[in-house]
Amino acid sequence: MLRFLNAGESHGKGMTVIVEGVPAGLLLEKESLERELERRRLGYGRGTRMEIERDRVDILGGVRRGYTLGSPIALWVENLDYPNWERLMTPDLSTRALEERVTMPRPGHADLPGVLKYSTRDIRDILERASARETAGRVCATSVAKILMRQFGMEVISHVISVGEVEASSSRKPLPEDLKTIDQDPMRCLDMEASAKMLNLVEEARAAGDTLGGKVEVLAYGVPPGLGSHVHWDRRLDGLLAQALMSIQAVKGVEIGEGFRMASVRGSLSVDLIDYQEERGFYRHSNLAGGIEGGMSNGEVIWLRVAMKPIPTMRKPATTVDIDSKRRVEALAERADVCAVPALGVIAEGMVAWVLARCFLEKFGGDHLEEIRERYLLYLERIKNF
Ligand code: EPS
Repeated sequence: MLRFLNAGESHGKGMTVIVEGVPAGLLLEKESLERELERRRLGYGRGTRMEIERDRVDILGGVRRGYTLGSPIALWVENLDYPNWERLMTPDLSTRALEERVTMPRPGHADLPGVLKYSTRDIRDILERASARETAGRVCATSVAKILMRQFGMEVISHVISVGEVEASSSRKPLPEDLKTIDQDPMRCLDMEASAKMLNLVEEARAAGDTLGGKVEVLAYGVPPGLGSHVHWDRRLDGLLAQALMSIQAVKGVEIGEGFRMASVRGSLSVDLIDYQEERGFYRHSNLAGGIEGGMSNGEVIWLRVAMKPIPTMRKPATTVDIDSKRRVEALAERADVCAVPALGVIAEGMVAWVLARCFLEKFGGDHLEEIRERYLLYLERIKNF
């Protein structure tokens, strides 16, 4: 089974990632992982931390002379900011000065539930791992899935569709060839006019010491019918995707296809009518279901939307209660991003690719890439002659 683990604190030494279940024979170069990490760091609205980090990847295991061996892949990304935090973050035993503790929990973060659950009186014990720095590790792991899926003609892309109250026009869904244009835009938005407005909004929020959320749309092209399954709740593709996307820091909503709009229309207007043509096979008149029916991919483009709340760390902080004195105080105002919605798109692409790769390997899995390719081609042939 394809799985990954990652470890590391935001201001610790770095991120360790182990990816297991990747077949042998896949070309995996650190540069291709670094390209994805670079995409994650871009986007207007990030804080000054992004000027410090370079996110270089060391492949420590599982790859030999460019190709995967089928053994666990071990990856390492160093935090260049660590020397500035070493005294606070060292793993070595040291005394913790009382005044060095963080005691003002930020509402909206893991701070308060975390200290209660893990019995610590220093919020830093919680916030360091809750931080979205962890997504650097995730993007490493999920990039491996992207590279694998590309071998079978699948491509996952994303774009920003709203920031704060500014919405991009929804005139067309981007194609894989639009990704370059999207990535060149500072907001990763296809609608240039909306992008300029989003940029201004970020500036306004920054000046006011405030933050912004927004939405991204993720599209997966080239996905065959039959990934996921209707037979059991924890094998349904829509459920797996929603869980993976909801696990991204600050994400509060996931919509598959026209999920929310469909709740208010009649059944007759909510189905994607089935048709057939000799040369095309089965196809649909629309794709309201987002390419998933009965917990399985149906061969149409998979598309979904992900909503991120504004980052709760604000330069103009919210009020809170000190966990020691129980007095009302201002919450911790650590350095943070004003808006991370462009980065969310890159992380969400990765999570979608990861889930698809897992379901793909579950159906067609083998120990070597070519073994999987044989199985996949047989399946495609069978569907064509159905
Ligand atoms: C984050 C806060 C900021 C972000 C960070 C996530 O970091 P810092 O506290 O060091 O300024 O820049 O994101 C990353 C470091 C990253 O690589 O994405 C948070 O609290 O979630």
